[in-house]
Amino acid sequence: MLLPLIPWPTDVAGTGDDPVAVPAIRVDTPDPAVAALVAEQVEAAGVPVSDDPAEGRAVPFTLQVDPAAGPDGSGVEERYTLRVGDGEIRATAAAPVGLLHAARTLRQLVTHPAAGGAPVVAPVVVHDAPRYAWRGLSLDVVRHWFGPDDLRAVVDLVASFKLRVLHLHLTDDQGWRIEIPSRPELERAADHQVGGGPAGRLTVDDYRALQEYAAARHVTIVPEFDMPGHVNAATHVYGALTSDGVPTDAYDGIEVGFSRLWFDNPATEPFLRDVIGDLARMTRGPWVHVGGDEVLTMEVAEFARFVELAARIVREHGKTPIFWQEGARGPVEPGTLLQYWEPKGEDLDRFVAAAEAGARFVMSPGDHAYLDMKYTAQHPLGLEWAGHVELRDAYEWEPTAVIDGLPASAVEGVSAAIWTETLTTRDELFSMLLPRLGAVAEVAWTAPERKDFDGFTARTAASAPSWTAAGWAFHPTPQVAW
Ligand code: TNX
Repeated sequence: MLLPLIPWPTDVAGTGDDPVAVPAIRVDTPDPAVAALVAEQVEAAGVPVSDDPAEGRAVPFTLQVDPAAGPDGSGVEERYTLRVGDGEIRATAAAPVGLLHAARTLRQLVTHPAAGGAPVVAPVVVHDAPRYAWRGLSLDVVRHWFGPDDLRAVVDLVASFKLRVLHLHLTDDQGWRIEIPSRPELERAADHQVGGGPAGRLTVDDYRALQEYAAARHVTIVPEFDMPGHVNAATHVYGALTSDGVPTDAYDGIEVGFSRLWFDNPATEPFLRDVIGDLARMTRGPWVHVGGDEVLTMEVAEFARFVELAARIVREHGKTPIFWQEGARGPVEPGTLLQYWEPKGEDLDRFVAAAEAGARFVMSPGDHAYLDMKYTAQHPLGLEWAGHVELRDAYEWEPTAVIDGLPASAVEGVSAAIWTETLTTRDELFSMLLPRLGAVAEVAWTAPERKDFDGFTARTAASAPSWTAAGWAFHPTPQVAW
């Protein structure tokens, strides 16, 4: 019996019972917010939800928080147990997030018999907990704009793989994608993108609503204001930020590394304070990403001052800073997060030193986790600077082996990343994410000794109908027997 579970759980066993037919499911749990989200998963599986306890044909799905539930592991608060059998379904978890995970697992276990009739659920007991707490997707909404509807669909997708973080790259050379109340002029940089507008941005209200939607699903939004490079949208609006006081032209190409701020320019620190301050105040989650990547035209001493200042402002607002890996060139305080991205691009010793100073690493190696890389040379979408990332490449890598000499304990987790230079529609975006996001999710969740690429591809094939049912486009890579 193939169980199409992605990511593969810590422990799963058949019970020997008959499959449970589920013409309808009745969700039974005391917390109405959890009940609504569980019902959403049940319906997404194509099973009607019944509220009527008297309705005999509805199978009960009973969910309970039990602090003693499930196996211990690094992701203790996320652990859950799901039992299907004997005409009923039960979940226990240490916290509500685990109940949601159980419902997502249940969704993946529902199959619709080809002959018709009621959907069925395989009789199993699942004990499960993640390897890493930081399991994410980093998404560029600048190079091409993806608005609130698309972003909610992305939240649904990442949540379906039990990911916890959606990092939004909100500013870059081409555009500024979020309203900053103290800097209303930035609206002028909302309408540009690669290849020209029209584009858009999140208003304060859009951002609040998106965070609420994500938080209900136990997904944290991590916003990024990229500096001191990738700032042409800002220097286009504010000439005072440039070296000669002249605003830069709008940019709709895909080169990187040409724009920059100037630390000693008197307009610079007030700008950082305003935008980081507003972003931090508007953000529910504990992290603010302050970029730092690809500043190709700045001495390291000046760059380090930016890192120090940006981190200090983030901390003054009670948040934890995260930088791209280049942040290791600046002073690093304990708890600072660094997002590794460029394979072999940096002095690896610097990362080991940063870890010794207390930095922790989110692993997004371009040759495995960059889902904007083409699957193959022939793939019509995507870039190639980090090579081609076929499904196997996204699956077969070990986060603790990415940086030689880095202690395994310095790995905070794993994030896939997708940049949108070549991606213009939701279907294009999803066809790059699927099926590879499932592979990266399994790297982040599943213990290495339980991973198995052949099993993963079989589960991927079996998952495809549910993606189609959700309206999620995917790329039918020949590495999977669809
Ligand atoms: C590198 S990864 C970048 C982005 C590009 C991406 C394209 C990183 C921190 N910077 O500016 O969009 O490559 O793959």
